[in-house]
Amino acid sequence: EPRNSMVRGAFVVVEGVDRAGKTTQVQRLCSKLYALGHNIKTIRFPDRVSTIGQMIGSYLQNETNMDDHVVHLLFSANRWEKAKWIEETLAKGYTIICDRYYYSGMVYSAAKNNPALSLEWAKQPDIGLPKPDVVIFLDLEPWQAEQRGGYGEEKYEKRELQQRVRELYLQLLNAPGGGMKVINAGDSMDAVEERIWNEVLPWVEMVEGGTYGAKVG
Ligand code: ADP
Ligand code: FDM
Repeated sequence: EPRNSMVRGAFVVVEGVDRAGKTTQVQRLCSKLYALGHNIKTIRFPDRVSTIGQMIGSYLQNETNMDDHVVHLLFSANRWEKAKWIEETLAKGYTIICDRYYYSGMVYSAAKNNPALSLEWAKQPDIGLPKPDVVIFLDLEPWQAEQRGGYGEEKYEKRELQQRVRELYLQLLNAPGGGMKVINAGDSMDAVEERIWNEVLPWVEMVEGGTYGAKVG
């Protein structure tokens, strides 16, 4: 059980292209917050464990094919099936660090160049999900990401698509209410860790001190 009787925990999302360092930095952020006595849970999307998550996993591994709309809605459903857990966990006073959220949902679907899948369309099924208090966008150019390892076998691990994904993330940043903090993920791990810390810690302290959760609008 949480040590402090705080109002609720903070909901922190880390976004970015493949290999931007999300896994590394979520881990580091958690350890530091934990060491300071915060109650922390991590979560990642897609969560490949649930039935829906397994369908997403087999799609990403090219074992099954699906209409672009269908897989988009499954990614969203995969968040909705965790929405109650997120709200309850925050309410218990845990701060949640989440690796990818609906921003990934929007940009990867819109990056497919299917004219029926605009950013605007892609956002709709996620409206009403718990809203993050702070979103970190780890920005890395595709050529830098490629230096961290070649593309694997998964569906979206292709240069052109990764390029469009990054451009769409940058569009979201400029959109009203975008609200992501951009961090250059091409710097050293320690430098990125420090910048994330400086952005996130004030939010965690503020939210745990008593501000409240809106919905994705
Ligand atoms: P993601 O979860 O965004 O795909 P990872 O944290 O798994 O990214 O990192 C991808 C690879 O890049 C790993 O091999 C990791 O060690 C390395 N890496 C992560 N951050 C950096 C960094 N700032 N500089 C150089 N390499 C990094
Ligand atoms: N992805 C992830 C989406 O296309 N939509 C989503 O809603 C989410 C959460 O799934 F290519 C994509 C992003 C990535 C792939 O992600 C799997 P991980 O982080 O490699 O597991």
